[in-house]
Amino acid sequence: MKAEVAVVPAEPYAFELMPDRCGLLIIDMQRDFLEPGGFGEMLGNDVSQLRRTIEPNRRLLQAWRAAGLLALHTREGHRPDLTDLPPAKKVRGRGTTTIGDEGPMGRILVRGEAGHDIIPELCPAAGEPVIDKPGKGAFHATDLHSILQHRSISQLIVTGVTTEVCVNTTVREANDRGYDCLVLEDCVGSYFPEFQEMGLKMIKAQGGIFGWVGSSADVIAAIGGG
Ligand code: C5J
Repeated sequence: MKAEVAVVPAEPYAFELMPDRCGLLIIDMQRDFLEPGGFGEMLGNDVSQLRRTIEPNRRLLQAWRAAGLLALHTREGHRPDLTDLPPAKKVRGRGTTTIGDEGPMGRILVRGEAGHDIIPELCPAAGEPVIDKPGKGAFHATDLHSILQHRSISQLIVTGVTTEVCVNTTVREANDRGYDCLVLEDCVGSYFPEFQEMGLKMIKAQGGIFGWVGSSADVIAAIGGG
């Protein structure tokens, strides 16, 4: 049976959304990255640049759930014994406080710690897969691809943080695995405005070399929400 298609305005051209074949993938909306007093802010970052994405994500997730569609969430983090933490990742940046150390919201990027949790505004609902990922990309060392394949998902709407790091890495991984990705400008964020701009430009450049860029309002309208 042919899947139903809804045309969503996007760049570099309209995205043909097939809601039953599409997963909403929300990347790393974790307390340590987004909340005042978290690890991100401790490093000197302006968390307001990420917090502006919370409300659009919340509205989108609400509409997505109301339409009965599949939402998935990711969290970047490591086992408490850090056996899945590459030594190179641990020392990168030469920080005095790094992954696994005690931070303002528990041990930094360690599963089970408060800072590793998804922010309450976007708390996963029962039945929504949560992908715990040790890398920047959501496909690396996870079962995300299997979960999507089992549900015949071939498209992803990608939101979350940060645009140039985990969002971009995941979109590139997804693209190489054959998924069509639509990234929503108002639902992705970077601590650095110039990386936000370039991170999105890189996705839609060259005829959509990694995917499409659109907005949450257009997706909500396409699925009959709003
Ligand atoms: C993410 C990071 N989620 N910036 N992590 O982008 O280290």
